[in-house]
Amino acid sequence: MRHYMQTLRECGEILDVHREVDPKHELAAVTQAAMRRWNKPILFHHVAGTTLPVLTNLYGSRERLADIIGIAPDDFCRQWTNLTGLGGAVAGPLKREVPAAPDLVECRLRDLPLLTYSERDGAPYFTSAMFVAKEPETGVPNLSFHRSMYISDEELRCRLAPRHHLTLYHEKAERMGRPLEAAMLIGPPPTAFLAAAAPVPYDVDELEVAAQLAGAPIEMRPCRHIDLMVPATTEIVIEGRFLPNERRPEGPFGEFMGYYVPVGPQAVFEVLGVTRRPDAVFHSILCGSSEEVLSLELSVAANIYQRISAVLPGIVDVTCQPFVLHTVVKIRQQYEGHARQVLMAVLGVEPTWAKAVTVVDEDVDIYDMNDVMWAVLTRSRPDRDTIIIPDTPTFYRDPHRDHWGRIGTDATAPYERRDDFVRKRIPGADTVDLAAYFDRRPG
Ligand SMILES: Cc1cc2nc3c(=O)[nH]c(=O)nc-3n(C[C@H](O)[C@H](O)[C@H](O)COP(=O)(O)O)c2cc1C
Ligand SMILES: [Mn+2]
Repeated sequence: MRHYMQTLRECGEILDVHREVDPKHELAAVTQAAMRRWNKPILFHHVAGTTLPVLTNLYGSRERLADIIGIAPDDFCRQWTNLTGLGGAVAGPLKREVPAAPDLVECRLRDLPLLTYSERDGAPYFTSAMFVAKEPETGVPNLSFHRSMYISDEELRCRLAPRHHLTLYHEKAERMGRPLEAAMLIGPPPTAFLAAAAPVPYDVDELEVAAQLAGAPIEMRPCRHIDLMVPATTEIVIEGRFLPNERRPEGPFGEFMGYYVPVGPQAVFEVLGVTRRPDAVFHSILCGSSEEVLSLELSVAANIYQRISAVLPGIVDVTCQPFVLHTVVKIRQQYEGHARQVLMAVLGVEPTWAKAVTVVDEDVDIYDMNDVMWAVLTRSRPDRDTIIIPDTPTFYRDPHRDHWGRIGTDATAPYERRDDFVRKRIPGADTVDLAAYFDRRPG
Protein backbone atom coordinates (compact mmCIF):
# COMPACT_ATOMS: atom_id res chain seq x y z
CA MET A 1 0.00 0.00 0.00
CA ARG A 2 2.78 2.44 0.85
CA HIS A 3 4.40 1.86 -2.52
CA TYR A 4 1.16 2.82 -4.24
CA MET A 5 0.77 5.77 -1.87
CA GLN A 6 4.26 6.92 -2.87
CA THR A 7 3.34 6.71 -6.55
CA LEU A 8 0.28 8.87 -5.91
CA ARG A 9 2.38 11.29 -3.88
CA GLU A 10 4.80 11.70 -6.79
CA CYS A 11 1.87 12.53 -9.08
CA GLY A 12 0.71 15.18 -6.58
CA GLU A 13 -2.49 13.23 -5.91
CA ILE A 14 -2.37 13.14 -2.11
CA LEU A 15 -3.93 15.89 -0.01
CA ASP A 16 -2.17 16.43 3.33
CA VAL A 17 -3.82 17.50 6.56
CA HIS A 18 -1.23 18.60 9.13
CA ARG A 19 -3.64 20.13 11.61
CA GLU A 20 -4.57 17.79 14.48
CA VAL A 21 -7.99 16.19 14.04
CA ASP A 22 -10.31 14.47 16.49
CA PRO A 23 -10.80 10.75 15.76
CA LYS A 24 -14.43 11.18 16.77
CA HIS A 25 -16.40 12.57 13.80
CA GLU A 26 -13.88 15.24 12.75
CA LEU A 27 -11.70 12.98 10.61
CA ALA A 28 -14.79 11.49 8.95
CA ALA A 29 -16.33 14.93 8.42
CA VAL A 30 -13.21 16.32 6.75
CA THR A 31 -12.93 13.16 4.64
CA GLN A 32 -16.52 13.38 3.45
CA ALA A 33 -16.37 17.07 2.62
CA ALA A 34 -13.00 16.81 0.84
CA MET A 35 -14.08 13.70 -1.07
CA ARG A 36 -17.13 15.50 -2.41
CA ARG A 37 -14.98 18.42 -3.49
CA TRP A 38 -11.88 16.72 -4.93
CA ASN A 39 -12.19 12.93 -4.56
CA LYS A 40 -8.48 12.52 -3.87
CA PRO A 41 -6.69 10.47 -1.21
CA ILE A 42 -6.16 12.32 2.07
CA LEU A 43 -3.33 11.78 4.56
CA PHE A 44 -4.05 12.97 8.10
CA HIS A 45 -0.66 13.42 9.77
CA HIS A 46 -1.92 14.17 13.28
CA VAL A 47 -4.86 12.33 14.74
CA ALA A 48 -5.46 12.81 18.47
CA GLY A 49 -4.73 9.76 20.62
CA THR A 50 -2.42 7.95 18.17
CA THR A 51 0.99 8.37 16.61
CA LEU A 52 -0.10 6.77 13.34
CA PRO A 53 -1.02 8.82 10.27
CA VAL A 54 -4.37 7.96 8.70
CA LEU A 55 -4.96 7.60 4.97
CA THR A 56 -8.52 7.87 3.64
CA ASN A 57 -10.10 7.66 0.18
CA LEU A 58 -7.19 5.74 -1.28
CA TYR A 59 -9.29 3.50 -3.54
CA GLY A 60 -12.23 5.85 -4.15
CA SER A 61 -12.06 6.32 -7.92
CA ARG A 62 -12.46 4.04 -10.92
CA GLU A 63 -9.37 5.61 -12.43
CA ARG A 64 -7.20 4.65 -9.44
CA LEU A 65 -8.56 1.09 -9.23
CA ALA A 66 -8.04 0.61 -12.97
CA ASP A 67 -4.54 2.01 -12.68
CA ILE A 68 -3.64 -0.53 -9.98
CA ILE A 69 -4.33 -3.40 -12.34
CA GLY A 70 -3.15 -1.64 -15.47
CA ILE A 71 -6.42 -1.28 -17.40
CA ALA A 72 -8.46 1.67 -18.70
CA PRO A 73 -11.15 3.00 -16.32
CA ASP A 74 -13.98 2.11 -18.71
CA ASP A 75 -12.64 -1.36 -19.39
CA PHE A 76 -13.53 -3.01 -16.08
CA CYS A 77 -16.37 -5.11 -17.46
CA ARG A 78 -14.31 -6.57 -20.27
CA GLN A 79 -11.17 -7.11 -18.19
CA TRP A 80 -12.23 -7.82 -14.63
CA THR A 81 -13.58 -11.32 -15.08
CA ASN A 82 -10.54 -12.35 -17.11
CA LEU A 83 -8.28 -10.94 -14.45
CA THR A 84 -10.00 -12.60 -11.51
CA GLY A 85 -10.57 -15.81 -13.45
CA LEU A 86 -7.13 -17.05 -12.51
CA GLY A 87 -6.19 -17.86 -16.06
CA GLY A 88 -3.52 -15.31 -15.25
CA ALA A 89 -0.10 -14.31 -16.38
CA VAL A 90 1.90 -15.52 -13.41
CA ALA A 91 3.42 -18.90 -14.07
CA GLY A 92 4.69 -20.87 -11.09
CA PRO A 93 4.03 -20.27 -7.41
CA LEU A 94 1.72 -17.39 -6.54
CA LYS A 95 3.02 -17.01 -2.99
CA ARG A 96 6.50 -16.71 -1.58
CA GLU A 97 7.20 -17.22 2.11
CA VAL A 98 9.46 -14.64 3.73
CA PRO A 99 10.45 -14.25 7.40
CA ALA A 100 8.64 -11.59 9.44
CA ALA A 101 10.64 -8.34 9.42
CA PRO A 102 12.67 -8.04 12.65
CA ASP A 103 11.54 -4.46 13.22
CA LEU A 104 7.80 -5.20 13.50
CA VAL A 105 6.36 -3.35 16.50
CA GLU A 106 3.92 -4.97 18.93
CA CYS A 107 1.18 -2.62 20.08
CA ARG A 108 -2.29 -2.57 21.57
CA LEU A 109 -5.52 -1.88 19.72
CA ARG A 110 -5.88 1.43 21.55
CA ASP A 111 -2.59 2.63 20.09
CA LEU A 112 -4.22 2.52 16.65
CA PRO A 113 -6.54 5.29 15.47
CA LEU A 114 -9.94 4.51 17.00
CA LEU A 115 -12.23 6.34 14.62
CA THR A 116 -15.89 7.11 15.13
CA TYR A 117 -17.71 7.95 11.92
CA SER A 118 -21.44 8.73 12.04
CA GLU A 119 -23.40 10.50 14.75
CA ARG A 120 -25.17 7.47 16.20
CA ASP A 121 -22.39 4.90 15.79
CA GLY A 122 -22.19 2.80 18.94
CA ALA A 123 -18.36 2.88 19.20
CA PRO A 124 -15.22 3.40 17.15
CA TYR A 125 -15.02 1.03 14.18
CA PHE A 126 -12.37 -0.54 12.01
CA THR A 127 -13.77 -0.18 8.50
CA SER A 128 -10.86 -1.08 6.22
CA ALA A 129 -9.77 -4.30 7.89
CA MET A 130 -9.52 -7.26 5.58
CA PHE A 131 -9.84 -10.65 7.25
CA VAL A 132 -7.70 -13.62 6.33
CA ALA A 133 -8.80 -17.02 7.62
CA LYS A 134 -8.38 -20.62 6.56
CA GLU A 135 -11.23 -22.93 5.58
CA PRO A 136 -11.45 -25.20 8.65
CA GLU A 137 -11.17 -28.41 6.60
CA THR A 138 -9.30 -27.62 3.41
CA GLY A 139 -7.09 -24.82 4.75
CA VAL A 140 -7.78 -22.63 1.69
CA PRO A 141 -7.41 -19.02 2.83
CA ASN A 142 -10.07 -16.37 2.23
CA LEU A 143 -9.97 -12.58 2.09
CA SER A 144 -12.99 -10.44 2.94
CA PHE A 145 -13.92 -7.17 4.63
CA HIS A 146 -16.01 -7.05 7.77
CA ARG A 147 -16.55 -3.95 9.81
CA SER A 148 -15.49 -4.35 13.41
CA MET A 149 -16.65 -2.56 16.52
CA TYR A 150 -14.07 -1.70 19.15
CA ILE A 151 -15.10 -2.99 22.57
CA SER A 152 -11.73 -3.26 24.32
CA ASP A 153 -8.12 -4.07 23.49
CA GLU A 154 -9.09 -7.74 23.75
CA GLU A 155 -12.44 -7.74 21.96
CA LEU A 156 -13.93 -6.69 18.65
CA ARG A 157 -17.41 -7.51 17.34
CA CYS A 158 -17.56 -8.15 13.65
CA ARG A 159 -20.38 -8.12 11.17
CA LEU A 160 -20.25 -11.44 9.33
CA ALA A 161 -23.19 -11.22 6.94
CA PRO A 162 -24.95 -14.45 5.96
CA ARG A 163 -23.39 -16.54 3.18
CA HIS A 164 -20.05 -14.73 3.08
CA HIS A 165 -17.17 -17.17 3.09
CA LEU A 166 -15.76 -16.09 6.45
CA THR A 167 -19.24 -16.52 7.93
CA LEU A 168 -19.38 -20.07 6.55
CA TYR A 169 -15.88 -20.82 7.91
CA HIS A 170 -16.90 -19.54 11.34
CA GLU A 171 -20.07 -21.63 11.36
CA LYS A 172 -18.15 -24.70 10.23
CA ALA A 173 -15.49 -24.23 12.93
CA GLU A 174 -18.32 -23.85 15.44
CA ARG A 175 -19.82 -27.15 14.40
CA MET A 176 -16.40 -28.66 15.06
CA GLY A 177 -16.46 -26.94 18.46
CA ARG A 178 -13.43 -24.80 17.64
CA PRO A 179 -12.58 -21.12 17.52
CA LEU A 180 -11.63 -19.80 14.07
CA GLU A 181 -8.25 -18.12 13.88
CA ALA A 182 -8.12 -15.02 11.71
CA ALA A 183 -5.97 -11.99 11.03
CA MET A 184 -7.22 -8.51 10.20
CA LEU A 185 -5.07 -6.69 7.68
CA ILE A 186 -5.00 -2.91 7.65
CA GLY A 187 -3.08 -1.61 4.66
CA PRO A 188 -2.46 -4.82 2.66
CA PRO A 189 -1.20 -4.64 -0.96
CA PRO A 190 -3.63 -2.81 -3.30
CA THR A 191 -4.39 -5.84 -5.45
CA ALA A 192 -5.44 -7.71 -2.30
CA PHE A 193 -7.96 -4.90 -1.74
CA LEU A 194 -9.53 -5.62 -5.12
CA ALA A 195 -9.34 -9.39 -4.77
CA ALA A 196 -11.02 -9.34 -1.34
CA ALA A 197 -13.98 -7.38 -2.65
CA ALA A 198 -14.45 -9.61 -5.70
CA PRO A 199 -17.09 -12.33 -5.49
CA VAL A 200 -14.92 -15.34 -6.29
CA PRO A 201 -16.05 -18.93 -5.64
CA TYR A 202 -15.80 -20.49 -2.19
CA ASP A 203 -12.75 -22.63 -2.90
CA VAL A 204 -10.76 -19.91 -4.69
CA ASP A 205 -7.94 -18.29 -2.71
CA GLU A 206 -8.24 -14.50 -3.10
CA LEU A 207 -4.54 -14.17 -2.25
CA GLU A 208 -3.78 -16.01 -5.47
CA VAL A 209 -6.17 -13.71 -7.31
CA ALA A 210 -4.26 -10.76 -5.80
CA ALA A 211 -0.97 -12.20 -7.05
CA GLN A 212 -2.43 -12.64 -10.53
CA LEU A 213 -3.69 -9.07 -10.51
CA ALA A 214 -0.26 -7.86 -9.40
CA GLY A 215 1.48 -10.02 -12.00
CA ALA A 216 3.91 -11.28 -9.36
CA PRO A 217 3.93 -13.73 -6.45
CA ILE A 218 2.74 -12.26 -3.16
CA GLU A 219 5.18 -12.32 -0.23
CA MET A 220 3.71 -13.95 2.86
CA ARG A 221 5.00 -13.91 6.42
CA PRO A 222 3.88 -15.92 9.45
CA CYS A 223 1.71 -14.43 12.20
CA ARG A 224 3.07 -14.35 15.76
CA HIS A 225 0.13 -15.66 17.77
CA ILE A 226 -1.80 -17.84 15.36
CA ASP A 227 -1.05 -20.39 12.65
CA LEU A 228 -1.63 -18.18 9.61
CA MET A 229 0.33 -16.45 6.86
CA VAL A 230 -0.33 -12.82 5.94
CA PRO A 231 0.98 -10.54 3.15
CA ALA A 232 4.37 -9.38 4.43
CA THR A 233 4.07 -5.74 3.43
CA THR A 234 0.79 -5.19 5.34
CA GLU A 235 0.98 -2.06 7.48
CA ILE A 236 -0.89 -3.40 10.53
CA VAL A 237 -1.99 -6.94 11.42
CA ILE A 238 -4.48 -7.72 14.19
CA GLU A 239 -4.30 -11.40 15.13
CA GLY A 240 -7.06 -13.23 16.96
CA ARG A 241 -9.85 -15.77 16.82
CA PHE A 242 -13.62 -15.90 16.53
CA LEU A 243 -15.15 -17.47 19.60
CA PRO A 244 -17.45 -20.43 18.89
CA ASN A 245 -21.13 -20.24 19.86
CA GLU A 246 -20.83 -16.69 21.05
CA ARG A 247 -22.73 -13.67 19.68
CA ARG A 248 -22.79 -10.26 21.31
CA PRO A 249 -24.50 -6.94 20.51
CA GLU A 250 -22.88 -4.94 17.71
CA GLY A 251 -24.04 -1.57 16.36
CA PRO A 252 -25.63 0.79 15.69
CA PHE A 253 -23.49 1.69 12.72
CA GLY A 254 -24.00 4.11 9.82
CA GLU A 255 -23.66 1.84 6.83
CA PHE A 256 -23.24 1.68 3.08
CA MET A 257 -26.89 2.31 2.21
CA GLY A 258 -26.80 5.55 4.12
CA TYR A 259 -28.75 4.38 7.16
CA TYR A 260 -27.95 3.06 10.62
CA VAL A 261 -28.00 -0.68 11.05
CA PRO A 262 -29.52 -1.34 14.47
CA VAL A 263 -27.86 -3.31 17.25
CA GLY A 264 -27.81 -7.02 16.51
CA PRO A 265 -26.00 -10.15 17.68
CA GLN A 266 -22.66 -10.51 15.91
CA ALA A 267 -19.47 -12.56 15.95
CA VAL A 268 -16.94 -12.01 18.75
CA PHE A 269 -13.29 -11.65 17.81
CA GLU A 270 -10.78 -12.18 20.62
CA VAL A 271 -7.64 -10.14 19.91
CA LEU A 272 -4.40 -12.01 20.64
CA GLY A 273 -1.87 -9.48 19.40
CA VAL A 274 -1.25 -6.52 17.11
CA THR A 275 1.87 -6.01 15.00
CA ARG A 276 2.65 -3.02 12.85
CA ARG A 277 5.46 -1.75 10.72
CA PRO A 278 7.57 0.81 12.63
CA ASP A 279 6.25 3.71 10.53
CA ALA A 280 2.85 2.19 9.80
CA VAL A 281 0.12 4.10 7.98
CA PHE A 282 -3.45 3.35 9.03
CA HIS A 283 -6.09 3.06 6.31
CA SER A 284 -9.61 4.27 7.02
CA ILE A 285 -12.61 3.77 4.74
CA LEU A 286 -15.63 6.01 5.07
CA CYS A 287 -18.64 3.71 4.94
CA GLY A 288 -20.99 4.45 2.07
CA SER A 289 -18.34 6.49 0.26
CA SER A 290 -17.15 5.55 -3.19
CA GLU A 291 -14.07 4.00 -1.58
CA GLU A 292 -16.34 1.44 0.05
CA VAL A 293 -18.95 0.83 -2.60
CA LEU A 294 -16.96 1.19 -5.82
CA SER A 295 -15.31 -2.21 -5.64
CA LEU A 296 -18.72 -3.81 -5.09
CA GLU A 297 -20.25 -1.86 -7.98
CA LEU A 298 -17.42 -2.84 -10.29
CA SER A 299 -17.59 -6.52 -9.53
CA VAL A 300 -21.40 -6.66 -9.71
CA ALA A 301 -21.34 -4.78 -13.02
CA ALA A 302 -18.62 -7.03 -14.45
CA ASN A 303 -20.56 -10.13 -13.43
CA ILE A 304 -23.73 -8.87 -15.09
CA TYR A 305 -21.80 -7.87 -18.22
CA GLN A 306 -20.29 -11.29 -18.56
CA ARG A 307 -23.51 -13.20 -17.98
CA ILE A 308 -25.78 -11.20 -20.26
CA SER A 309 -23.11 -11.09 -22.98
CA ALA A 310 -23.24 -14.88 -23.01
CA VAL A 311 -26.87 -14.81 -24.16
CA LEU A 312 -27.36 -11.51 -26.00
CA PRO A 313 -25.47 -9.51 -28.63
CA GLY A 314 -24.65 -5.81 -28.57
CA ILE A 315 -23.78 -5.39 -24.88
CA VAL A 316 -21.27 -2.52 -24.76
CA ASP A 317 -20.80 -1.73 -21.06
CA VAL A 318 -22.50 -2.10 -17.68
CA THR A 319 -22.27 -0.01 -14.54
CA CYS A 320 -24.07 0.22 -11.23
CA GLN A 321 -24.78 3.92 -10.70
CA PRO A 322 -25.33 5.95 -8.63
CA PHE A 323 -25.57 3.01 -6.27
CA VAL A 324 -25.21 -0.73 -6.58
CA LEU A 325 -29.00 -1.32 -6.59
CA HIS A 326 -29.30 0.28 -10.04
CA THR A 327 -27.81 -1.39 -13.11
CA VAL A 328 -27.28 0.67 -16.25
CA VAL A 329 -26.57 -1.21 -19.48
CA LYS A 330 -25.27 0.43 -22.62
CA ILE A 331 -26.19 -1.44 -25.80
CA ARG A 332 -25.76 -1.20 -29.54
CA GLN A 333 -29.34 -1.94 -30.58
CA GLN A 334 -29.55 -4.89 -32.94
CA TYR A 335 -33.28 -5.32 -33.54
CA GLU A 336 -36.71 -4.22 -32.34
CA GLY A 337 -37.20 -5.39 -28.74
CA HIS A 338 -33.50 -5.99 -28.08
CA ALA A 339 -33.46 -3.58 -25.12
CA ARG A 340 -36.38 -5.36 -23.44
CA GLN A 341 -34.59 -8.67 -23.71
CA VAL A 342 -31.59 -7.04 -22.07
CA LEU A 343 -33.81 -5.85 -19.21
CA MET A 344 -35.16 -9.35 -18.71
CA ALA A 345 -31.68 -10.86 -18.83
CA VAL A 346 -30.30 -8.52 -16.15
CA LEU A 347 -33.26 -9.19 -13.87
CA GLY A 348 -32.62 -12.89 -14.36
CA VAL A 349 -28.88 -13.02 -13.78
CA GLU A 350 -28.57 -10.61 -10.85
CA PRO A 351 -30.98 -11.61 -8.08
CA THR A 352 -29.47 -9.48 -5.32
CA TRP A 353 -28.57 -6.05 -6.64
CA ALA A 354 -30.57 -5.35 -9.79
CA LYS A 355 -33.53 -3.67 -8.11
CA ALA A 356 -33.72 -1.14 -10.95
CA VAL A 357 -32.35 -1.62 -14.45
CA THR A 358 -32.04 0.98 -17.19
CA VAL A 359 -30.95 0.23 -20.74
CA VAL A 360 -29.53 3.04 -22.87
CA ASP A 361 -27.99 3.51 -26.30
CA GLU A 362 -24.33 3.77 -27.15
CA ASP A 363 -24.30 7.58 -27.24
CA VAL A 364 -25.12 7.87 -23.52
CA ASP A 365 -22.42 8.28 -20.86
CA ILE A 366 -23.44 5.63 -18.34
CA TYR A 367 -21.03 7.02 -15.75
CA ASP A 368 -22.97 10.28 -15.71
CA MET A 369 -26.39 9.87 -14.09
CA ASN A 370 -27.58 13.15 -15.60
CA ASP A 371 -26.97 11.71 -19.04
CA VAL A 372 -28.73 8.45 -18.13
CA MET A 373 -31.69 10.43 -16.78
CA TRP A 374 -31.71 12.51 -19.97
CA ALA A 375 -32.10 9.28 -21.94
CA VAL A 376 -34.91 8.10 -19.65
CA LEU A 377 -36.74 11.40 -19.97
CA THR A 378 -36.36 11.83 -23.71
CA ARG A 379 -36.36 8.27 -25.05
CA SER A 380 -38.76 6.30 -22.89
CA ARG A 381 -42.50 6.30 -22.42
CA PRO A 382 -43.27 5.43 -18.80
CA ASP A 383 -46.50 3.65 -19.75
CA ARG A 384 -44.90 1.42 -22.35
CA ASP A 385 -41.17 1.23 -21.73
CA THR A 386 -41.06 0.16 -18.09
CA ILE A 387 -41.41 -3.32 -16.68
CA ILE A 388 -42.50 -3.72 -13.06
CA ILE A 389 -41.86 -7.08 -11.44
CA PRO A 390 -43.94 -7.44 -8.29
CA ASP A 391 -43.17 -9.27 -5.05
CA THR A 392 -39.60 -10.40 -5.67
CA PRO A 393 -36.80 -9.93 -3.14
CA THR A 394 -33.49 -8.25 -3.96
CA PHE A 395 -31.09 -7.13 -1.19
CA TYR A 396 -31.04 -9.86 1.43
CA ARG A 397 -30.99 -7.83 4.64
CA ASP A 398 -34.53 -6.62 4.31
CA PRO A 399 -36.90 -7.77 7.09
CA HIS A 400 -39.64 -5.29 6.09
CA ARG A 401 -39.39 -6.08 2.36
CA ASP A 402 -38.42 -2.50 1.51
CA HIS A 403 -36.37 -3.84 -1.41
CA TRP A 404 -38.90 -6.22 -2.89
CA GLY A 405 -40.09 -5.62 -6.46
CA ARG A 406 -38.08 -4.64 -9.52
CA ILE A 407 -38.27 -1.99 -12.17
CA GLY A 408 -36.79 -2.07 -15.65
CA THR A 409 -36.71 0.94 -17.97
CA ASP A 410 -36.01 0.77 -21.68
CA ALA A 411 -34.47 4.21 -22.31
CA THR A 412 -33.18 3.41 -25.77
CA ALA A 413 -34.47 5.25 -28.81
CA PRO A 414 -37.33 3.46 -30.65
CA TYR A 415 -35.53 1.09 -32.99
CA GLU A 416 -37.35 2.01 -36.20
CA ARG A 417 -37.01 5.77 -35.52
CA ARG A 418 -33.37 5.85 -34.43
CA ASP A 419 -32.61 8.65 -36.87
CA ASP A 420 -35.07 10.97 -35.09
CA PHE A 421 -33.02 10.56 -31.92
CA VAL A 422 -29.56 11.51 -33.13
CA ARG A 423 -28.05 13.85 -30.55
CA LYS A 424 -27.36 17.37 -31.63
CA ARG A 425 -23.74 18.29 -31.69
CA ILE A 426 -21.88 21.59 -31.92
CA PRO A 427 -18.80 21.20 -34.09
CA GLY A 428 -15.69 22.02 -32.08
CA ALA A 429 -17.31 21.96 -28.62
CA ASP A 430 -15.40 18.85 -27.56
CA THR A 431 -12.03 20.04 -28.73
CA VAL A 432 -12.03 23.80 -28.18
CA ASP A 433 -9.03 25.17 -26.26
CA LEU A 434 -10.72 27.36 -23.65
CA ALA A 435 -7.45 28.89 -22.47
CA ALA A 436 -7.18 30.56 -25.85
CA TYR A 437 -10.46 32.42 -25.26
CA PHE A 438 -10.57 33.29 -21.56
CA ASP A 439 -8.08 35.53 -19.81
CA ARG A 440 -8.75 34.07 -16.41
CA ARG A 441 -10.02 30.60 -15.55
CA PRO A 442 -12.62 30.35 -12.77
CA GLY A 443 -11.26 28.50 -9.71
C1 LIG B 1 -14.95 -1.77 2.50
C2 LIG B 1 -15.89 -2.93 2.57
C3 LIG B 1 -16.58 -3.18 3.74
C4 LIG B 1 -17.39 -4.29 3.86
N1 LIG B 1 -18.00 -4.56 5.05
C5 LIG B 1 -18.68 -5.72 5.22
C6 LIG B 1 -19.21 -6.08 6.50
O1 LIG B 1 -19.13 -5.33 7.47
N2 LIG B 1 -19.82 -7.27 6.63
C7 LIG B 1 -19.93 -8.14 5.59
O2 LIG B 1 -20.43 -9.22 5.78
N3 LIG B 1 -19.47 -7.81 4.35
C8 LIG B 1 -18.84 -6.63 4.16
N4 LIG B 1 -18.34 -6.31 2.92
C9 LIG B 1 -18.58 -7.22 1.80
C10 LIG B 1 -17.63 -8.38 1.74
O3 LIG B 1 -16.38 -8.14 2.31
C11 LIG B 1 -17.40 -8.73 0.27
O4 LIG B 1 -18.64 -9.09 -0.28
C12 LIG B 1 -16.42 -9.85 0.04
O5 LIG B 1 -16.27 -10.03 -1.34
C13 LIG B 1 -16.85 -11.14 0.65
O6 LIG B 1 -15.84 -12.11 0.40
P1 LIG B 1 -16.19 -13.64 0.21
O7 LIG B 1 -16.82 -13.77 -1.15
O8 LIG B 1 -14.88 -14.31 0.30
O9 LIG B 1 -17.13 -14.03 1.29
C14 LIG B 1 -17.56 -5.17 2.76
C15 LIG B 1 -16.90 -4.88 1.57
C16 LIG B 1 -16.08 -3.78 1.45
C17 LIG B 1 -15.39 -3.53 0.14
MN1 LIG C 1 -14.02 -15.92 -0.84
